Amino acid sequence: KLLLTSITGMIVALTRLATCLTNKPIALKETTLFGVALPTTFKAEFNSSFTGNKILRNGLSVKSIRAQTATTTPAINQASSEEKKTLRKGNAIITGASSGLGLATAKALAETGKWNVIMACRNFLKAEKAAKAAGIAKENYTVMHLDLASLESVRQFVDTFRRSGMPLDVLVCNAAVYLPTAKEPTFTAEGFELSVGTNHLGHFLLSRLLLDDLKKTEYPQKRLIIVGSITGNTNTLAGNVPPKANLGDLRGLAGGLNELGSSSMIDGGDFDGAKAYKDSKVCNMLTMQEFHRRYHEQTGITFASLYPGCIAETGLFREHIPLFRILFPPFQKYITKGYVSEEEAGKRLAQVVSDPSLSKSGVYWSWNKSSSSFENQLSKEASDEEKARKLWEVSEKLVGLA
Ligand code: NDP
Ligand code: PMR
Repeated sequence: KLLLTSITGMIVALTRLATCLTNKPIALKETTLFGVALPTTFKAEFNSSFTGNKILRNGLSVKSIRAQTATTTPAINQASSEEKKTLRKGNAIITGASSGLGLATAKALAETGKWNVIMACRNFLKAEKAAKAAGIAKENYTVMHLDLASLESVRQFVDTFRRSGMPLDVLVCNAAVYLPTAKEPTFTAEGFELSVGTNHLGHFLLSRLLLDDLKKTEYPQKRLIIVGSITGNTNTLAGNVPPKANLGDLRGLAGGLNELGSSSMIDGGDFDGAKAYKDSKVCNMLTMQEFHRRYHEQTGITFASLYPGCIAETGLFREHIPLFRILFPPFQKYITKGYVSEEEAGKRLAQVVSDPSLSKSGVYWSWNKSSSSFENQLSKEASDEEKARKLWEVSEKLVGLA
């Protein structure tokens, strides 16, 4: 008993000494900004106590951090419980983070030191190399395999993510394929036309499954973001360049988007790769709003979509003819003036992930010429509530949720 009392006494004394040596007054803004910043004293503790264990570093349970704050820092003891919840990095999954917008966003978030980015990519090695080349620090990202063109892979990804023990705070559905020169459709593992299968159905299943994880997080900002585009919105000049997006009555989608029972196009028409991509973006924007209507009030999750600007040099155009790839960037830079660099677009999406001023749900964000964000209007079809509901129900059946 005596031995135990002395050991406890020593621990208490050492803790007090450590507090005296390291404790500086903590500015309120340090603890509340985005709800994630670690004050210097905690960074020191956090690093010395938990380095060498990646899962712990990335997915450190809030309980253990609370225990530390409670014993060592009087300033934090006075903080509200809302502030206590903020003492860890946010975890954000970004699909397709191996290039373009996804990679730039991962970099922008990682550089703040407040985020651990889970790069959900179909090519593990490419993602690792891309993260390294972009200079993203090891402790700020984790690569996990995800092939959105396979629903089995989506389910496996969700399992792997859950087994990592990390809480989920933000999901960014960013990955996409664009096949404008394809003469014939190609298909996902389950036999859906590849662009809609990947860009919409893969993400639909992923976000439906991960909704439970988002619901559970105690993090102050929980968000589900689906990247949309101007070209799916027929209320703009860009959206009126043929072929125009049009989901019709969804008969092709209801038929399974294969060429067995029906058409490979959502509206039941003939295959057109450029239209399939634009249709998939309409699905992305409709899905975001349906999520908002069904779940925002009860869960507090922010659902958002965005058009980050025309990032004319990304891998998205890899299947386009070489002349297009040469002319498209100057056309967007000097004629439409819609051009934006990968870096700038990454900052914009990172804002939608973490900026407290962009926490409104159900919004389709865009940026003006001086790079200020604003709530943009969606086209009639991309904001059609009845179509969104029908899309949700048909998609549920296709991905095996209903
Ligand atoms: P990129 O081609 O550079 O990025 C797309 C990413 O998606 C890549 O990392 C790619 O992986 C990944 N991907 C493709 N298929 C799958 C799959 N089956 N499973 C998992 N990941 C996959 O293009 P962008 O960065 O331009 O596109 C990102 C998002 O931005 C898209 O949603 C796009 O619609 C949107 N957008 C782009 C605009 C632009 O001007 N570029 C404008 C408006 C919106 P891999 O590296 O292995 O190929
Ligand atoms: Mg577009 C006001 C101008 C504007 C903007 C912001 C875009 C964005 N585009 C604009 C105008 C035009 N484009 C005009 C006037 C033309 C006819 C010359 C034109 C053509 C064009 C083509 C052929 N644009 C394209 C293509 C593509 O293949 C790209 C596409 O549709 O990908 C789906 C594309 C795009 N234009 C854009 C943006 C952002 C894209 C590509 C990416 C996307 O929507 O994800």
